[in-house]
Amino acid sequence: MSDFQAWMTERQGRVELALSNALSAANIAPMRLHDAMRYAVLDGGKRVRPLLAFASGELTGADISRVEQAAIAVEMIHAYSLVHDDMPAMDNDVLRRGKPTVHVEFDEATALLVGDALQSRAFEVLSQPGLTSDASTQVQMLGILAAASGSHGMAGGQAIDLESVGKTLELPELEFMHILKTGALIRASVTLGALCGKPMDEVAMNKIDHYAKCVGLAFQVVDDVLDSEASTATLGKTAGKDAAQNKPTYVSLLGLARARELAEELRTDAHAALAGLGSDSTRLKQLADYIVLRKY
Ligand code: GRG
Repeated sequence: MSDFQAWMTERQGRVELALSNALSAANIAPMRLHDAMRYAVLDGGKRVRPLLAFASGELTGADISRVEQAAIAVEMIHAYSLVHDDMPAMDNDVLRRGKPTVHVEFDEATALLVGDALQSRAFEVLSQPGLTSDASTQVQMLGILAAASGSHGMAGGQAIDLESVGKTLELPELEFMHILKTGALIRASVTLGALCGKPMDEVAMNKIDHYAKCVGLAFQVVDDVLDSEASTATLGKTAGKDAAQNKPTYVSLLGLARARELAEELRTDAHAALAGLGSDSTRLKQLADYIVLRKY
């Protein structure tokens, strides 16, 4: 196992445990809701956003137990978005992370509440005392996660996505949608991880923010490529949905070969953004590689 693989496995294990501890046990009332929340969050997913938070926390010498809390807050928001996205009113999917989606395994009302409650729990976790050395940074972090999740972030991107089915989007419009839908939360993950440590100067902060923008977009381009060429079994979610739903994607707009090239260009840009940050940025660099070269 490579050093990076070992790092990733260790951090993913931490995230799993921290999420399990942060979520109410399934035998605590209301039991069906708590059971469904655990089902939605635990034992699945690559944990890319938490990994990004851990990696940027290394740049500011952040205490790992603090980053862990910021990381699980972001992961709870991400998990809620997947639960709602899979519901019949949105993407209407039956498979997620290799398991039946929450509304299929439980029911639609429960799935709605799972998303609502995960969102609230995320902010509760992020607001716990002692997460950062000074309260104003913590308030800043709460604002960052709120903005990334809202109508100018993930939820806004989802709204544009829903409006765009069956339409022809130009590349800039597609990019705008993804910057909001997936990019905002990925960017927030990187910023929140860094804010758990020592203050960073503005130049360095801008560098990691530029890195995060490149990685966020690369993540989506690769997601489109995988949707068009990987199998449902490999992805753990229904493959080929974009084409089936006539959704504009990087593959439909650019073709497979150019989409692959674009992901590579964004990986190079992400690496370049880290120039001058020293060896503490190694994990961020490796994560850019992982995100672009992943197979699921
Ligand atoms: C419902 C408000 C609301 C938002 C939903 C993120 C999102 C917005 C929907 C997800 C739909 C989707 C498949 C988007 C493409 C990129 C993406 C976020 C894929 C899933 O993220 P991964 O690959 O999933 O990080 P895992 O399971 O590994 O965590």
